[in-house]
Amino acid sequence: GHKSCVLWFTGLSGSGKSSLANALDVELFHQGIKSYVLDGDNIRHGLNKDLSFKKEDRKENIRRVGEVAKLFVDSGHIVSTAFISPFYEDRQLVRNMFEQNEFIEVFVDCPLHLCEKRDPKGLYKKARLGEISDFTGIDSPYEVPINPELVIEADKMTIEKSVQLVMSYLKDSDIL
Ligand code: GGZ
Repeated sequence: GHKSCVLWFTGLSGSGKSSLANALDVELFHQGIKSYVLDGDNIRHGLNKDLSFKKEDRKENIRRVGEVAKLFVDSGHIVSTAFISPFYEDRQLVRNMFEQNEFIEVFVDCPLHLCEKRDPKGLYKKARLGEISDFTGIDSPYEVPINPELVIEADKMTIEKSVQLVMSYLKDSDIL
């Protein structure tokens, strides 16, 4: 058996949070572990489609994601969340919803210039042109995690290697 927990991925847009969370999800599935991914695609387009990217709405986004993650943890899942979650205070709020060993903050660390170079959806370009506002890293802050359980240097390793690092962490902390 395994313990349930939340892997809280945080990082800039384009840092690779969702890709890593989804690759991890596949690995956990292969090992017969119940897992689920919450990300912008299934939350911001549904439950949270009333929310913008202003500071107060991001706070509410993160709070609701925390509550949903809690339901998955209660049902025995390993849940991975992939949201920028740029504010320290908001991440602390969700951390405090869980037991100490249930909340694993994973900082997906990728330099802004590389995220901006990747720009998979062309959003950085739009933000630079002023076509969208409150864009994280451009005209809205990203507060770097102070004491995350894990740091993934996304620009220095493959997704496979990153998945292995998270899996090792889960084994070392007796979750798997
Ligand atoms: C940041 C934005 C914005 C603004 C749209 N700022 O790369 P993506 O497209 O798929 O990921 C980004 C996603 C961020 O939503 P989150 O729910 O993760 O943000 S937060 O945790 O801060 O609430 C990006 C897209 O939404 N997007 N406008 N202004 N990202």
